[in-house]
Amino acid sequence: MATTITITGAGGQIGYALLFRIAAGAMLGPDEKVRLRLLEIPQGLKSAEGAALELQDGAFDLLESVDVTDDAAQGFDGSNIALLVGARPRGPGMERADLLAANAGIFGPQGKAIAESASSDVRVTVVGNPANTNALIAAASADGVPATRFTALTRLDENRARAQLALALDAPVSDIRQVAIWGNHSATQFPDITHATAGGRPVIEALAERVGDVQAWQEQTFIPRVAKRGAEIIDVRGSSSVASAANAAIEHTRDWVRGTDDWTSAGIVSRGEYGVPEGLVSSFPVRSVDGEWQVVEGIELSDWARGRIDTSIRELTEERDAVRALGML
Ligand code: NAX
Repeated sequence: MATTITITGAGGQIGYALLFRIAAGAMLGPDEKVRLRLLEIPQGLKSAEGAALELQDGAFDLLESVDVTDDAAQGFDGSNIALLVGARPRGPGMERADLLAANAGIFGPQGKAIAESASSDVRVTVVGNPANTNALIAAASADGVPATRFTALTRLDENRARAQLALALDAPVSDIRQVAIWGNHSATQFPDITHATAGGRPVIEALAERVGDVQAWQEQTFIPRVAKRGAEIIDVRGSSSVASAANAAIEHTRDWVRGTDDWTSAGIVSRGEYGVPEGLVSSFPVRSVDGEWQVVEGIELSDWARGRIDTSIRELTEERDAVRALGML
């Protein structure tokens, strides 16, 4: 048996960075065959077809088939894993409401198509921005599919946070554990290091020796750096994050399927945990157990942390309300 993986926006940048790693086994391991479905809009078909030709030329042992289509029913047919990457970017002069509406027009129908044609075990990860609200719309449109099957990618934010801590502490990134991303995949997100460890030692304690006032460092250096890293990459590279985003999507899916021992972060549909209104797609510290994301329970939040999380949740609530006001939810 092979796993069927649908990638929307497969003709785009992140799609190109995803396809070859998935075909090489980076997501599901060296023993799992994969069937790739590349779903595009008509303008993106040529690029996806080109990628499909190159996938052939890769002669990957694990790659059973590649199909390119602009038909959602076909694209999601039998899909076990769906990476929703294609989205409408913000154009010049576009208001936030226009952006939300344009994306609701994509993720609503895709959610519906997933409900109608994907496999009953489908797992969906939304990468395309605004990722959290797009995931909420897709979940709400997918009648009969449990909301737990819809997630938004915040693993890139977690990876960025871990990398910044590793740099600040001059420690290997593999030593940095239990960093949590809360809230929206946006500038309001809260990268939380309260319970993070570096080589088993509390990060806060280790940081105090290096940066002095850890609270000030978090507020003035660390949080803005992580939350605005996407803009920094655009500034330096001249184009948005691609390979790091693809890597995060692969790690998120791998952990969802295979499980984790430790914490990680994912945008999932809230069941009211930590006061996040039920139904919003928010990032939480999570573990993956038996193929399901579970919110890490019992984390103590300071007033400062609570305030940060509330700000991001307010933004998510506003995004949801704006989509509702447009009659698209
Ligand atoms: P590209 O513009 O290179 O590719 C997007 C592709 O999606 C295009 O080929 C386009 O034809 C296709 N597309 C558009 N609408 C579609 C639809 N309805 N169905 C199928 N395909 C469709 O963008 P890329 O750099 O690949 O980024 C993709 C998305 O990821 C963007 O929304 C971007 O903002 C988002 N990101 C999310 C990140 C995250 O951590 N959650 C980080 C990276 C990135 O910014």
